[in-house]
Amino acid sequence: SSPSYQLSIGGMTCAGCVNTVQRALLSSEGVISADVNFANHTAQVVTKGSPDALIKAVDNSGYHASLIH
Ligand code: 9UX
Repeated sequence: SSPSYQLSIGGMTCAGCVNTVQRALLSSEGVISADVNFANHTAQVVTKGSPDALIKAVDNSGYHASLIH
């Protein structure tokens, strides 16, 4: 199976932002699944691509991501 990464997501000010962040992650190269949690300000992402690509995709959509582990 592909590796899973947990991201901290900054800038989600209402629950609708979850959809925007999820679309950004799913559009990133190699992403298989993306679950975004508004309450925890996190995302769990399974991808064949690099975690750096995930961070760039989120940042380019107007939010801020950092890798937790
Ligand atoms: Mo809520 Mo997020 O109105 O882009 S959807 S702040």
